[in-house]
Amino acid sequence: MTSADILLVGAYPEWDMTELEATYTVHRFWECADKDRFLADFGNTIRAIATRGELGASAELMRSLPNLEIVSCYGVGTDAIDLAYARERGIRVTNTPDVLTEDVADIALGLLLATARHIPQADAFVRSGQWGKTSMPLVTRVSGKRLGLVGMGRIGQAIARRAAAFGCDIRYFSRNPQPQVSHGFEPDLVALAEWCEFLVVIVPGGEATKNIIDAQVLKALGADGILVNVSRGTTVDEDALIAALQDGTIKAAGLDVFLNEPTIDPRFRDLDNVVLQPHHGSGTIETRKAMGQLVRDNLAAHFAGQILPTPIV
Ligand code: 8YV
Repeated sequence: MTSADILLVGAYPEWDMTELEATYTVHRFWECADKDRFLADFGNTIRAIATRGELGASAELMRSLPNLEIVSCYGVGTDAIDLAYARERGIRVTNTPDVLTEDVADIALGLLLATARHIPQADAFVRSGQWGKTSMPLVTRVSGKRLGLVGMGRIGQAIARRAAAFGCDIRYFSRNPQPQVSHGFEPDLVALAEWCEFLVVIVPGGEATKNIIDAQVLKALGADGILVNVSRGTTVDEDALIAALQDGTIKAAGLDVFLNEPTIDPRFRDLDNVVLQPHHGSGTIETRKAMGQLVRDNLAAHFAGQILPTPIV
């Protein structure tokens, strides 16, 4: 038991906050009316940050916490955490890998099915009483198609397992070929987009992957192509994507992630060839409970001087 002071950057489910508050002195940063004042007055008491994947921890925030020892991230993606700065200061960083893999893979396939098979439109068709009056337009088959994966890490492999069960032919693009993966490696992203009908993006966010899905890739994906993004909004050039969806350069997109979440580009709402999700790939009760537990396990290990379960830095 420790009463270490923790800065909770954004809300967690109530059950996680209750657990954290039973063990630590938790400061709910998002509720602070004057964050600068809070940091000036209490910054030196904070020994840990608990954050979320999309909120991260900037160098500026960490700089205002002179006694910060650890950043525990609720999420696998650490692109919003300034890892270089953390390394320089000797601040430990942990994330929540593995526990969310299957759920994010599920939503990738769910978005693909929803987009190709027009599930939201079909739902609206039934609800609005059109069934029986007009015909539901025919849609696009998913099974047996060519699927390109951009990224073949843990989640990419879980998506590939599902797509294989749909009889899809799978190839992938990533920084390096994955020797344990039997699907074809394609080092040229434009060539992959040209080859496939469905392009699913699941690479880490950050500078190295910024806008890798650009106008050229979308053009190569083509008028029959569907893009699914369950990675980060930063991986896709959103202006190029919106233009491609508006003018039919690609057929459709299923998107769980965006730039400027939750205030997404309003043009997405006017498109009827997109299925939109509120960055909810890991958002099941089961996975979110496991993520919260892992955040706490990492903090507990740190404060007990033990080996961290899932360190990044
Ligand atoms: C979560 C995520 O949506 O794992 C990640 O990197 O972005 C997601 O799992 C997020 O961290 C929860 O707010």
